[in-house]
Amino acid sequence: MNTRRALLDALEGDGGPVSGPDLAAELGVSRAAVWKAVETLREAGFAVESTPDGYVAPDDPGFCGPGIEFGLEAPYAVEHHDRIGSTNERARELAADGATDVAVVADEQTGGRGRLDRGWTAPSGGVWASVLSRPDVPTARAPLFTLAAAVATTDACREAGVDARIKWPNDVLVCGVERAAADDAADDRTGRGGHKLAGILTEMEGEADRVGWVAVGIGVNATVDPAALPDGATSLSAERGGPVDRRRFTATLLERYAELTDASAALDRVLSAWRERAVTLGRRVRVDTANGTVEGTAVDIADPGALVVDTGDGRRHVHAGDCEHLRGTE
Ligand code: BT5
Repeated sequence: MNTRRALLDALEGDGGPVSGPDLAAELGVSRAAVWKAVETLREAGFAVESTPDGYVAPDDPGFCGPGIEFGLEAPYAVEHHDRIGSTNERARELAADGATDVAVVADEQTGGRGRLDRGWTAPSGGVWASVLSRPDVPTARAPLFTLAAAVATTDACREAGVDARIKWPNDVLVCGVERAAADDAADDRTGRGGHKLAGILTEMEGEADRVGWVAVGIGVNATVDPAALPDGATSLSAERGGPVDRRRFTATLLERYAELTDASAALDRVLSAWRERAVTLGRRVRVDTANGTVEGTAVDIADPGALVVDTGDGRRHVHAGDCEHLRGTE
C-alpha cells in the first residue's frame, strides 16, 4: 500500500487530529516515514496542518488532481478543475489533441450536458468526471462502456454506503424498499421508480469500424443539497446523512471502470455485472425510442447494451431510448 495514500485515508477518517506515533502504528511504518509522507503531501498542495494533538487534514482535502492520482490503480492522468463548462467538452478537446487515458474531474460545471441536448445541473460538491480512452474495440460495442460506467458508479456509491441500482440505460438510482413504497403511494411523479443519484453521457468518435476515442461522462450528486437539484434527484450526502470523501469515491470509480474496460478483460463480464445491479429487469417499462414506443416487461440486457422487452407479442431489442418504469412487475 502506498504510504501517502494510506496516510490520506487515515487523516480523512473522522476528520480529527491523528498523532504521528498513532499514524506510524496504524500504517506499520516508522515515524520518520510518516513525517516524510506528510511533507510530500504538503509539497503536492495538501494543507495538512500540525496541531499539538497531531496532524489534521481539511474537509475533503484530496479532491484535486494529485490527491486522486495518489496511489491510483488505474491508468489515467487526472486533470482537475474547480469550475468548468463541461468535463465532456474538455475531454473532446483533449481527444482532438490526440490525448488518451485522461480523467477530467470538476467540482462544479456551469454548462453540464445530459443526453439528447438536455442540461445537467452540476453545482459545487459533486463528482463531475469524464474519462477519455482509445480502446481497441469495434464501434458497435461502444455502448458497453456506458454500462461499465454505470456498474463502476454503482459500486463506488455502495462503497460510500448508499444502496444504488442501475436503471437502463444510464441512470443510477436510489430505490430502497421504503422509498419505492412511498413513491408508489405518491404515484411516483418522476416515473423513475427511484431517485436519480447519477447520470452517464457517453460520446465517441469512430474510424470505420473501430472506436477512435470514447469519453464517458459520469455525473454523481456527491456532497450536494438536493434542493439545488431538479425534482426527483437525490445525492450521496442526503442519503447517507453526511459529506462524502470525494477523493476516495473518485479513485474507486476510476479503478472499477478501468478494471471493467481493461483490454485484457472480457467485456462480456460487464453485462453480468450490470444485470446483478439493475433495477429495470423484471419491471414493466415503457421505452420511448426514435421509432416509437415499446411497452412490456424488461427481461434482459443483450450485447452491447440493448434492453430486451417482452411485449407479450414477442421480444424486442431496444438499443436506445428513454425508459420509464411503470407500476407493477408484469
Ligand atoms: C444524463 O442525461 O443522465 C447524463 C448526465 C451526464 C452528466 C455528466 S457530468 C460529467 C459529464 N460532463 C457533462 O457535461 N455531462 C457529463 P439524461 O438521461 O438526459 O438526464 C438528464 C435529465 O436529468 C435532465 O433533463 C433533468 O431532468 C435531470 N437532471 C439534471 N441534472 C440532474 C442532477 N444533477 N441529478 C439528477 N437529475 C438531474
